[in-house]
Amino acid sequence: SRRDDDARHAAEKLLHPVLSAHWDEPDSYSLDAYRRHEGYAAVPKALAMDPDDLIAYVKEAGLRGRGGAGFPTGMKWQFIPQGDGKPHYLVVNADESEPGTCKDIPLLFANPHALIEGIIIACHAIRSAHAFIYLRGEVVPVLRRLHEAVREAYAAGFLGKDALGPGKDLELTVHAGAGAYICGEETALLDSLEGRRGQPRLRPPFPAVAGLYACPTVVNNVESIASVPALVLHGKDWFRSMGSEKSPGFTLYSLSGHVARPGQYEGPLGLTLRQLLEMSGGMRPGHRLKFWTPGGSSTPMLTDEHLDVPLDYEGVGEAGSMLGTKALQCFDETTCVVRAVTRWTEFYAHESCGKCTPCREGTYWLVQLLRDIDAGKAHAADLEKIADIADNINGKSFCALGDGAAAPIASSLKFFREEYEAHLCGRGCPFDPAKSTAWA
Ligand code: L3W
Ligand code: SF4
Repeated sequence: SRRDDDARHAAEKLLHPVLSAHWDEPDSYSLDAYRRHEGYAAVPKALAMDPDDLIAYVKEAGLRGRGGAGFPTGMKWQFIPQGDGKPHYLVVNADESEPGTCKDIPLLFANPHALIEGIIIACHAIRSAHAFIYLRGEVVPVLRRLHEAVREAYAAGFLGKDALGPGKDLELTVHAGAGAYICGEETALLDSLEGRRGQPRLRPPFPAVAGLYACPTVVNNVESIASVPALVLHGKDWFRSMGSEKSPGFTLYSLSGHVARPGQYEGPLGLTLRQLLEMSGGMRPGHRLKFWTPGGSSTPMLTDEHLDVPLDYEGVGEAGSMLGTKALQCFDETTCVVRAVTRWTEFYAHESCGKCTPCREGTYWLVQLLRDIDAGKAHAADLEKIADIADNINGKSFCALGDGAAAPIASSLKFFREEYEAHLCGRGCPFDPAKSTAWA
C-alpha cells in the first residue's frame, strides 16, 4: 500500500552503505573495482601516522569489535606491549559459524580488499609484520576469492616487501579451518592455527599478551578490520556522526528467516528491528513476528515487544539480550519455539569441544530433554530440569559457547513457557498436526 511504501522509503533513508556500497557491481571483489572507489587511499594516510597515534585515533573514534563482544578495537590494539622484542601478530577471525550469522562471508566474497586494506593499517598500528586470516573451512569459493585478492595485493605492492614503508615488510597468510564452530573462539582459533586441535585456552593471559606462538596477538573480527579504512579515510568525526556515543559508526545488519527480503542492510548502529523490517518489506505476507535473535542464536531471543529496541550494545543489553553479530533471525507465528530451540541446542551439543563438563554434558542432556518435550513425552518437572541445566552451564563453562547454548533455553522459557507446557504429557507439538493430539 501507499502507506507501506512511504514507511519503506523513510526507513531506507536511514541506510548508510559503506562496506556494502558497491556489492552490486559485477567485479566488486577485484582490485580494480576497489580502487575505483578510493580503495587503498587510507593506507598512505595511516602509514604517515605514528603507530601509537593511529591506535589513539581508532580508540577515539570508538570502533567496537563486530564479532559479538563489542570490545573497543583501539583498546585491544593498545594492549600489545611495545619494545618487547617479540614478533606481533594480527589474526583475523573469519570463522563465521554462529547460527544466523552471515555478514563476514558475504563481505569477504564481495569486498575482500576492504579487509586487506584494514589489515595493512592495523599491522602498522600494532607493529606487526605478519597477519593471518583464519577462514571458515567450508566456504571454498570465498577461500579462492580471498587467495586471488591477496595475490592481487602482493602484485600491486600493498603486501610483501616494504609494504609498511622502507624495510618494513608485511606478509599475509590465508588459512582455512576444518569446520569446527569452537575455532571461532579466539584462543581455540589460535591453537588450531598452530596446528593443534582447537580448544579454548585459559584467559588470562589474553592473546594480546600471549597469543599466536605465545607472542602478542590481536584477534579481530573481519567486519571490525574491514571498517578501519573508511574510518581512517573519512575521519573519526564522520565515524562518530553515526550511531551513539558508546556505539558509534556503521555496521552490517543481517536479516534472515521469515522476512520478505532477507539480506544485508548497512546503516548506523542503533537502528531498530522495526526500521529494518520496514526496509526489507516486513515479515512474509500474511504473517507476524513471533520471536527474533539480535545477534545469532547465542544471544537471548526477544519478541515483538522489542521491535523498537535500538540495535546497539547498550539498547539490546537493557532489553536483556546482547547485540552479538547483528544477525537478526526473525521467526513468525508458524514457528514452534521448542523445535527452534531444540535445533539450536543440537548444534551446540554437536559443536561442544568437550573440554569442560557443564557444556559437554549439559548440552547433551538438554538435547535429550528437549526432544522428549517436543515429542510430548515430558512432564512439568522437565521444564524445571532444562532451566536448571541451562543455569548450570551459563557462567560456569570454560568459554562463551556454553553461555551461548544456555541463552535460547532461558530466554524461550521466559517468553514462551506456555508453549513448552502445551507440549507436555502426551500432547506433543501443537505446530505439527502429525504429532500432536491437540489437532485430533
Ligand atoms: C586484553 C583484557 N584483551 C577482553 C579481549 C579478548 C577478546 C575481546 C572480547 O566472545 C562473544 C561471545 C559470543 N586484556 C581483555 C582483553 N579482551 N578483556 O576482548 O572478549 P570477550 O571475552 O568479551 O568475548 P569473546 O570471547 O571474544 C565473543 C558472542 O560474542 N557471539 C559470537 C558468536 C560467533 C561469531 C561468529 O560465528 N562469527 O561471532 C554472538 O553473540 O557468544 O559472547 O578478543 O581477548 N583484560
Ligand atoms: Fe568446550 Fe563447551 Fe567448555 Fe567451551 S564451554 S570449553 S566449547 S566444552
